[in-house]
Amino acid sequence: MRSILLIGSVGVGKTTLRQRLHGHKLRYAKTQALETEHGVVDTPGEFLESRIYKSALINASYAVDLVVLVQAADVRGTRFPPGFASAFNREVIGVVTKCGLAKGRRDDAVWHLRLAGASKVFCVDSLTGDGLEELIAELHRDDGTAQDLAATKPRAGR
Ligand SMILES: Nc1nc2c(ncn2[C@@H]2O[C@H](COP(=O)(O)OP(=O)(O)OP(=O)(O)O)[C@@H](O)[C@H]2O)c(=O)[nH]1
Ligand SMILES: [Mg+2]
Repeated sequence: MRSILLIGSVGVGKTTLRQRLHGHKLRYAKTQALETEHGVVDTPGEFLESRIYKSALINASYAVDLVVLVQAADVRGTRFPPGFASAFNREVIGVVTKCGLAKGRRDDAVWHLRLAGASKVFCVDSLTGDGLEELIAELHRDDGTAQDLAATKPRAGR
């Protein structure tokens, strides 16, 4: 799986998604600091909500392959400003969580993530497991980065 950095407001479901991706039992645990486990970097929602932590998010992104912006379907508005993704030197995708709770508002969440700059958006519900298959397939997708780097490597003797 490609390594990921999860970013989103308090309570949107980043830790629950991480537990799902790892096949762990789901249990509530407030994220207090950056937590890295098996290629997933989980962040406290406060890191998005307070400007002073923005550089911590950018620094953390250098350690991963992919940045994942997480927005809950049952929340009005967003903490992601338009173009937020451009702060990262990494591919940025979006995940809408809690889709089972608020199917009607899912489109707003997708719109917010697109506006923030997510190249793709996946809708999931971590409690029921809906939509997880597509997201996991994306995380396992070979983006060809390794091959591209090899292709640009100067040949010996040049
Ligand atoms: N129905 C539903 N509930 C969810 C989903 N994801 C998370 N929750 C619930 O939302 C609450 C908050 O989830 P967390 O995973 O702790 O949220 P977080 O984004 O990690 O929050 P912070 O660590 O505070 O930033 C928990 O009670 C979860 O059970 C989901 O996809 N569907
Ligand atoms: Mg958390």
